[in-house]
Amino acid sequence: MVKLIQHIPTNVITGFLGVGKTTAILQLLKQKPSEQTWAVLVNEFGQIGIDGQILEQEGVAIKELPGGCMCCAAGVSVKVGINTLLANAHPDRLLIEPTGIGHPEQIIKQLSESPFDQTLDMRACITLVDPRHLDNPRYRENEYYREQLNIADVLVANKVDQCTQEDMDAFAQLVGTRQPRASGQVTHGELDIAWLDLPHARQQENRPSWLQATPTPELEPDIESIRLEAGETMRRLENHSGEFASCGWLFAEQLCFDHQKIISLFSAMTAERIKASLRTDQGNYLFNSIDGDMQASSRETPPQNRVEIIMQGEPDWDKIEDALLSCLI
Ligand SMILES: Nc1nc2c(ncn2[C@@H]2O[C@H](COP(=O)(O)OP(=O)(O)OP(=O)(O)O)[C@@H](O)[C@H]2O)c(=O)[nH]1
Ligand SMILES: [Mg+2]
Repeated sequence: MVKLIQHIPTNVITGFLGVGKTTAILQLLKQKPSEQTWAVLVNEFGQIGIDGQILEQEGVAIKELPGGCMCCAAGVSVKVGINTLLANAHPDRLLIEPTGIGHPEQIIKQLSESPFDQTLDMRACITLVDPRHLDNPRYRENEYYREQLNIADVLVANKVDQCTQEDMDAFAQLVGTRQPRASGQVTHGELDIAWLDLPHARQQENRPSWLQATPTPELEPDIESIRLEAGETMRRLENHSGEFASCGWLFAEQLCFDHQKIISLFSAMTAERIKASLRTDQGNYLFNSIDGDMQASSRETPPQNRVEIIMQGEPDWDKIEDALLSCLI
């Protein structure tokens, strides 16, 4: 019998690099009704995905789409990625985290059109903002950032623990101007699960008639997550788009890094974003840095020894690689 996949409630959770999208998805997963299966599609700018590892847990199907904005990447990999995820997991809900430097408007448009209009039911797009950035021209004038604000059905201030009263006043003003369906002020991505079922603006105005059932998309080959070949100790993959460049390194599992040296290296680096999941002499750690704000959190699950760095301009990746290698024990 053909199993039908149709009208899967789908939300895009967007926001700029490091604003807290993955943290928010983790919080939503904690609130997931236990009888439901959810799927998460994580799209990263870098070639070496890290968020997928962070989100991995029981009852949740994860698919990573690394290597740049999913609307600009080859459409076929997006189609294959989503179809495979749906066909394998039969989820009750799909959450999508696009890269913070991508085009969410275009992504939502693609997902609202054929062939996805038959399988996905686009619900509210939730945009996270860090109120500390609202007055910063570097953000205000950024095309990705502006698009994220434009498509918000729900506008949420995250990291309010780091904000001043002026930052929060600026957020209140933004909400007043934009008039989203809902808004909130949270820390650590503590989103209200009820926001997920608010409608997406575009669809409410022009709701398609997709009442007929459609067959499950054919199961196409899975997108392999990047792995080292036997005997390989390191692989480096770069990506470049517009003003942003990224470089990711995958190191062999048995390699171990000096925790203190890694902290010093990442803290001294001027990068848009640094993410690393590493085995260190002090245990398995996730390192997270945005605008020089470094956080290191220990993890039980074995890391895959990955580093992903996003910078502006044309960084000297060889030099950074030497510095990373000098942190090996
Ligand atoms: N102080 C503080 N830190 C937070 C909060 N929310 C998230 N973070 C931290 O911010 C960092 C980035 O969070 P992520 O959830 O990875 O952000 P993201 O938007 O998914 O990042 P990208 O996928 O790289 O764009 C992590 O170190 C989080 O622990 C918050 O409310 N307050
Ligand atoms: Mg993320």
